[in-house]
Amino acid sequence: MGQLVPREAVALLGQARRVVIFTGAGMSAESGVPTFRDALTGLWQRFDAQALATSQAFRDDPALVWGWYEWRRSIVGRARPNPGHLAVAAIEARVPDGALVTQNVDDLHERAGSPAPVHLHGSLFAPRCVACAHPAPVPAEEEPAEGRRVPPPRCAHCSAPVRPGVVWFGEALPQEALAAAVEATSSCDLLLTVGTSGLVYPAAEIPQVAARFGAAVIQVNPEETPLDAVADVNLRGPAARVLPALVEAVWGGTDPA
Ligand code: BV8
Ligand code: ZN
Repeated sequence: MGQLVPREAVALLGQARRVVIFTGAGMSAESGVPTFRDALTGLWQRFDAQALATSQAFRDDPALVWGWYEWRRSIVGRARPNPGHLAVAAIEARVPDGALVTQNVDDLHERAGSPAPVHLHGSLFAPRCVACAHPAPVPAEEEPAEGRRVPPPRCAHCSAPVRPGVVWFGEALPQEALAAAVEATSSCDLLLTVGTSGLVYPAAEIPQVAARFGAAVIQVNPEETPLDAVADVNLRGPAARVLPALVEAVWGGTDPA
């Protein structure tokens, strides 16, 4: 356990009064949800996600893009929160104050018991009309195969196509979510960044904002990332193993007080 969780990380989390937990796709990797850049399962490799995750791609071929998101949503529907998600919820229950800020569009943090994750990049479970932005119902479970085109539903109010409720490249992040994330990050004493490559902006700024305001930064990632330079402690390992070990070392178990 010791080599997994150095004393410094245990002390930082144990004495934290206000912690921001910042998560990326690596958080859900052990639940079987593909990340963006992992060679084997990476969404980038198969679909050039960066090209598909744009409003232009949706305009060009709404069925291809809607089908891609419905395929991703079906994977999330079959997935379960992993011990890392549960450990995040345990930290939130034990540290007096803080926030969970996620770049993920899945609902695994919610299903693990996190009360109010801040979704910087939206959610697979909040489709809306591309024209009048009216919220649309989440379609009943289909099982779209990978790469199958599925024509998007039509808005009940103006019959324009419904789009996924995620933030595409070139789109502004939801003002409210970004403001909440910056507010929490600029006043926390510890930022725990988990499973993100730290390459997509402005979300990737979050750990740097925390450090700039004097917070300690702990990173959990099996690989090196640009955030290594910002982190005070780098825990080199998978979230589903490292986070429960960290919670165990600080509080002796993951069930909240
Ligand atoms: C904007 C939702 C302006 C959609 C996503 C040049 C320089 C700087 C910026 C730019 C630039 N060119 C363009 C930009 C802007 C662009 C950007 O940053 N591009 C990058 C590629 C350079 N950003 C934008 O366009 C943003 N908007 O700038 O708008 C604007 C302003 C005002 C008005 C109008 C416009 C919007 C960006 C949001 C895009 N949407 N997601 C969808 O899901 O399809 S981004 C998506 O990729 C994720 O949400 C995440 O944010 C990002 C990266 O993914 P990660 O979560 O980090 O996952 P990744 O696969 O990359 O890494 C996984 C990590 O986990 C790895 O490190 C791996 O080692 C680790 N891991 C693996 N297994 C485990 C693990 N860790 C722990 N445990 C494990 N088991
Ligand atoms: Zn509409």
